[in-house]
Amino acid sequence: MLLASLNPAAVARGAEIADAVDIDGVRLSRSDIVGGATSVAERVAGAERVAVLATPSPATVLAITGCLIAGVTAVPVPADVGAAERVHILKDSGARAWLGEKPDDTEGLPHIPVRLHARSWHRYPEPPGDSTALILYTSGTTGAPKGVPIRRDAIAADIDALAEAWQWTPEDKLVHGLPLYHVHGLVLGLLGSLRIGNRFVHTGRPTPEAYAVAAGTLYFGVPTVWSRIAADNSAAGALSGARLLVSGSAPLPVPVFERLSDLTGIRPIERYGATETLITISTRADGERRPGWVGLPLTGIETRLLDDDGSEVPHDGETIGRLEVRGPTVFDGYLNRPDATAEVLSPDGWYHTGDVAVIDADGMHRIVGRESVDLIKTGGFRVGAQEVETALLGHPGVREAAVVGVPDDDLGQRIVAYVVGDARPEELIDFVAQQLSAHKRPREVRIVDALPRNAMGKVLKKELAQWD
Ligand code: MLC
Ligand code: AMP
Repeated sequence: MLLASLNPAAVARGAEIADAVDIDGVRLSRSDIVGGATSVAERVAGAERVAVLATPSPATVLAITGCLIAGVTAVPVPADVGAAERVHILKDSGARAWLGEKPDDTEGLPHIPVRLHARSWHRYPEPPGDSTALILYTSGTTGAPKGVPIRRDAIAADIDALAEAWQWTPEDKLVHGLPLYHVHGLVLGLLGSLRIGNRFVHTGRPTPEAYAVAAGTLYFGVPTVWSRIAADNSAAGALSGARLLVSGSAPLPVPVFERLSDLTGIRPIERYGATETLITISTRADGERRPGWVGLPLTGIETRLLDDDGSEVPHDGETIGRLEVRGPTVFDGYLNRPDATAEVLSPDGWYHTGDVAVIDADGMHRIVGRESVDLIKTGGFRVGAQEVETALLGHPGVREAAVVGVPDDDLGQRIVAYVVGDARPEELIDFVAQQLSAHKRPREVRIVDALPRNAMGKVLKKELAQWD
């Protein structure tokens, strides 16, 4: 059973905990979740796909859990989604209804609210392992975000492999405040907890103060979260009783690793993954935690490093290659996008990550960077430069636009847009936030007379990223 801790027979026999999930100030016991989510399942059973506006709330927990019980694919939509992105996700995914929180605009689809106090004890058979649990939307270097169908058996394999690497057990209390529409917060944080059976606290936002008072044993964060905690002595000190502090979704800077270790007495665990593959590489609770390195492949995962000719490069800790991964957690292809799938997935199952890395003689992996400047990681969110450029070009005051990620102490990379036109920067930032998700908005817009281009007319992004 995917959500093993919610086995109705075991819960009825007394495998109950009063605070299985604590979210938005509401505590849900295991039987609240089984009864409430099964009631949701009864209302959506038979639907193929439903969209869930994934705010961090009890409604979202019951909506997604209900879909998983009924075998209905859930399409989590970013809580801060804008108009163009919402239309794209609904159209591309073929979602037939909204379940849970109501969006500003339902785009003509029916809305099914979640009734927090409704209960059902109907028993559903476990859906097949190869069926699609979730479709998560993620950005690429070009075009609109792509749907990544995530299989139930991939989720189960990933959580089990992480449980082994991190010695994650029902005795843990997991804390995070990350979004519930990406792998990190949703698949690992929420579904991981419901599979393993540990207590789960969602802090709403991932602030140092909220992490400090949550008294967890296991904390998840993106590097921006850890860097803010490392700058807050008292919050960091409050985490010193935890068992593991886990960082992922973007590179954890070595100074943040070291400062966090000094303040908490705990060397963080770093792990690496992607929406398409779930988490594939991690340092281990019982192994070496080396700053700047993301660890060893999880059980069942193979990795390889290729040079430009497709030959494997030596594992000497120095030779850089393109990282590919293979295993039971890797997806089968993008929704409706065989062309994009063929670019990243080989017929024998290797996923081309787009990251460049080195591997040392012990099998430790270090991510060195990305192949494309057009894929930006900001605060742990993956944002395609072209997606933001297209949004900007939809504004009447913009004639040309080029978007780059520039290094940022807080966000890792900060989105900066160079625009030729006559709009005000603030107006353009708000315009993007309203069209896409707010986290995709440029933090800065610089109005320029012309963009640097090569003889072919292509914008020189590497040069732009260095303009200051
Ligand atoms: C500010 N806001 C605006 C705005 N300016 N909204 C609209 N228009 C504007 N012009 C609002 C925001 O919506 C938000 O509202 C608030 O101001 C603060 O927003 P922010 O400035 O964007 O937040 P910030 O503090 O910068 O966020 C940092 C962060 C966030 C770390 C909290 O980046 C984050 O949650 N990152 C997690 C990303 C993640 O989970 N990635 C995992 C991908 S899976 P409000 O109301 O929201 O406060 C993956 C696989 C793997 O990568 O390996 O894990
Ligand atoms: P996403 O699809 O949002 O999951 O983004 C996946 C990408 O995040 C990967 O291809 C990497 O570029 C990046 N990433 C995730 N974890 C790490 C990490 N620990 N170190 C460096 N990059 C990471």
